[in-house]
Amino acid sequence: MVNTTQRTLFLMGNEAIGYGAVRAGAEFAAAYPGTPSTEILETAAGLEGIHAEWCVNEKVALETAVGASRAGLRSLVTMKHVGLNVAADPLLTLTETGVGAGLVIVSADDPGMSSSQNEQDSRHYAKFAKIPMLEPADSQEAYDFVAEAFALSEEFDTPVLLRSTTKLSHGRGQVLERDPVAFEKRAYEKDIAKHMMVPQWARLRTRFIIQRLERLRERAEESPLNTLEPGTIDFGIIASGVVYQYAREAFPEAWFLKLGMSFPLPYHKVAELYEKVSRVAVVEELDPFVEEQVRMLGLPVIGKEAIPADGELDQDIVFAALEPYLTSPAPQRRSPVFPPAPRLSDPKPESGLPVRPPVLCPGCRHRSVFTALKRHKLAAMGDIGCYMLGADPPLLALDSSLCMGASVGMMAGFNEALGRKAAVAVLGDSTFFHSGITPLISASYNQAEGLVLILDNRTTAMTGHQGNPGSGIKPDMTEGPAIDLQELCDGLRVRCTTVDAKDYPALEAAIKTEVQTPGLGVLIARAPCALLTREKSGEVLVDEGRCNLCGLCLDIGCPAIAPTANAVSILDSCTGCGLCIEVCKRGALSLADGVSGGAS
Ligand SMILES: Cc1ncc(C[n+]2csc(CCOP(=O)(O)OP(=O)(O)O)c2C)c(N)n1
Repeated sequence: MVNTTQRTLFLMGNEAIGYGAVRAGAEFAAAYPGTPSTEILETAAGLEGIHAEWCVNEKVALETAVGASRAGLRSLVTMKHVGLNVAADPLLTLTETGVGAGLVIVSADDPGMSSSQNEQDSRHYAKFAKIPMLEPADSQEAYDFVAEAFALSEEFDTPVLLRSTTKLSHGRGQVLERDPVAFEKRAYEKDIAKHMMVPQWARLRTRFIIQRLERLRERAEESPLNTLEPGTIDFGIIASGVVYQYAREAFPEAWFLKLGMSFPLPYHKVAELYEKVSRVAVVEELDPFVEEQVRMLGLPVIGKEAIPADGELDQDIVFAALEPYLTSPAPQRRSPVFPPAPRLSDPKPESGLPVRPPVLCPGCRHRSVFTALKRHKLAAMGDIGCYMLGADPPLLALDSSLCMGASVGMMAGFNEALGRKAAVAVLGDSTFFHSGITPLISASYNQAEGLVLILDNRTTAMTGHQGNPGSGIKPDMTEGPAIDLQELCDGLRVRCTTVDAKDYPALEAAIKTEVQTPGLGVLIARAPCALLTREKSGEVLVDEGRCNLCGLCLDIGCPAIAPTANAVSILDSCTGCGLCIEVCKRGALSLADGVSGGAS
């Protein structure tokens, strides 16, 4: 039955992607502008039902969308091709964690460099990240493929790349509006093994993505996006994206393998084309991406020796390039050699040694942050540094880590999706300088809700205590000018408080206040790394009569406390930081000089 409410629109490819995203149920879109991608977000911003925001760069846009996707919204991220380089760090780990609700990344390539500093082929990122690549060939496909991309993203738990090129992005074509897509909404679920990419979990997820790629290849074989179109001459062309149109117009009688899903390549569909014709050409803009894979199958192919490897193509260029081959002698027919599925490494044999997982050091003053965070039912978007250990038992106080600086954007996207301060960001001082400041600026600009906790231990501890702009310390250990984090945040006009992380009650109170205050806030929890100061504040004593082994002090995850038959015992590695004394409700712990816990 014809739906009379459906309109026929005349849209630029970029507009079609924006409309297609809304039709696909996307409710969140983030981008950094760049020709030829810019109009996608501008279009989305003018449509109902989707929140659209400019972020300060493509990395932040992707991370913010990851937060929104985890919180349950189908999310779109758009950028120009060079932006994908900026977003590569989160992308290459996002492929491991997978998504929440569907997440689609549009990269608009610029062959011929109408307005770009280089000509790069985004398809390599699909291969690099082992994720699917869709390439629409006109505005209608641009509109339709967005929904396909979201469906693939959710079915295979993967980000999906959708590649446009200048002609598609800026060319106009008819788009028949289609009914909105029905899909099942997903609620956020904390899953540390899936979302915290520390080595023990990341190793498992690497196996997942290798297996996922094999399943995606099977899907590419069956996908209606990849079609074998019969011709009437002994000449076949493999093409994807807008160049398919040029090749079709230049050689209307040829056989075509049209690739709407160009990665992973459907090897068997390629072989099927070779059964129909004796000469095959790959027409592709920029790199011999498909051509190399066809050659890997052992099949003769006409590729970049004929089709220019730089610049934009058109029907005249394609015709002139391939016309001589129509009558050239057909190469000897060969059978394809399909690559075997990759093998996965064998699990390491048990060594028989006790397992000693890494833990936050005894006396690490930032353990207090996790202890305090656990009291509030908040999702904690973590980052990369020692504090990742806050995700391990018994703390289990972090939800995720993606790449350096990702915590703040993820928090902003998560909170935007849920419409409240449901998540906080936790990152270190060095990571803040590396790439935490940009998402903070983005969050402030976009009026995000959230609390950013900077665990300022005055060093880059995880990599061996290097200096950073906060300490001013240079590699030769001389001191240069230091940037004060509080002043920096004040300069950004973001609400910011510095607390002494050693002062547990003050820290807890500051977190509580911030969580209850609307808007964006930063809390700098300052305390130098325990391994740098090596200070021992005193000896912690245990009153065995009061200790009932309730486990509250063990829950802070300090390796200097161990349970014994009757009471906890304090080991030599204790620095006397006193956090265990703070959390003990029975006053069973005290410092030798007389400080005791919360029994009073
Ligand atoms: C892009 C990138 N560069 C470098 C690293 C290596 N690296 C891991 S954590 C870290 C810095 C951690 O410093 P900070 O955030 O201050 O936390 P700390 O370890 O001091 O607690 C670095 C440089 C990385 N993981 N990613």
